[in-house]
Amino acid sequence: MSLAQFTTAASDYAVHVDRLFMLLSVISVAVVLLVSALIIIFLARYHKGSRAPRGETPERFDREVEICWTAATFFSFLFIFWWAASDELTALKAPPNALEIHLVAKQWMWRIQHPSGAREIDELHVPAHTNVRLAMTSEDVIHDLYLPALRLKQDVLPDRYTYLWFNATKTGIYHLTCAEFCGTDHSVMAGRLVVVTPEEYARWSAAQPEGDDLAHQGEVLFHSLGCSGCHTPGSTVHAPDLHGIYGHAVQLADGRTVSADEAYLHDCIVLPAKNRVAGFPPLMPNFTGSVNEGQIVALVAYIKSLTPQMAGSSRGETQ
Ligand code: HEC
Ligand SMILES: [Cu+2]
Repeated sequence: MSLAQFTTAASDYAVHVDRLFMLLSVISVAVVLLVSALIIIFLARYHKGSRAPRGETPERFDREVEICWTAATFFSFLFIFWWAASDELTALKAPPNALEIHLVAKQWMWRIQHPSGAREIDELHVPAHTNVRLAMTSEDVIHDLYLPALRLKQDVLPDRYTYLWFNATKTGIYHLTCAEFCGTDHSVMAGRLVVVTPEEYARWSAAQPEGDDLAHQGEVLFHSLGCSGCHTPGSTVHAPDLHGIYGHAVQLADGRTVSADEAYLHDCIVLPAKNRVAGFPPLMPNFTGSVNEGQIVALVAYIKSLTPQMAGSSRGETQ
């Protein structure tokens, strides 16, 4: 990995991280210089046999110096904490309406699914000057997505989603790599982050062969896996209507109320026993082994696309 990867800052967040890093480096260097200088000065001045004054230090002077340096370090640390924490906090929550790209890690590759349905492996195309949110999961062990040019690193874990968001400002090709030792070929689990202009991104994703968008791929799976057999209004099995469920509260049979986010929908498919919905027979089958993470991403995208309005119209049709 070339040094340029660590020096190019391809987003505003990266610039902020660099500033903080510079501040900490400057402070550390200043402290090292100060301490070394004092050691040398005192060595010269107070070595054995020198004629330096060796009486008691005045008590008042002692106390004042003590209070001053304690207060100064305390407030400097508070300031650094505030600065670092405010940068971290903005990095935590993606702005609404960010372009959501799914990433599935697997020994030893990165599989990427775009909302347009475009897919790629070990290569992540993103539009510049656009808020991009990565929703990530792993099919096997713990991986860690590292995007040095964006100063971002996030663990990618099996059985749960983790997220990252960024707004790349510089087009170019950057490193994308795994930063968690994940087995034999960990060292080659690397790829490229390709930041292009929004127009180029649109052109690129339209040119991908997998024409169907993610939600539509999910719809096809929803039928082929038999989900629709139960989850259609009017089916013989009493199963919840999935229209409008995304983002809403769900009452569970064990008394908990949970928010139907991506992680919840994911778990409904592969860990149904964890979330039995109140008021329904516990008939949701476990699809572990028959769907992979990429298919779950598509199914969840489809469920997310089912708006409550559509529920009204589809009920109208069946009546
Ligand atoms: C045999 C019928 C059946 C099939 C097939 C089925 N489900 Fe279900 N599903 C249910 C039932 C019944 C529930 C509610 C009770 C429970 O949680 O077990 C449910 C619950 C759910 C929930 C939670 C709904 C809520 O209101 O919180 C989701 C999401 C879901 N299913 C998605 C799917 C998907 C995706 C598939 C296909 C991969 C699928 N189901 C296949 C019967 C089914
Ligand atoms: Cu890995």
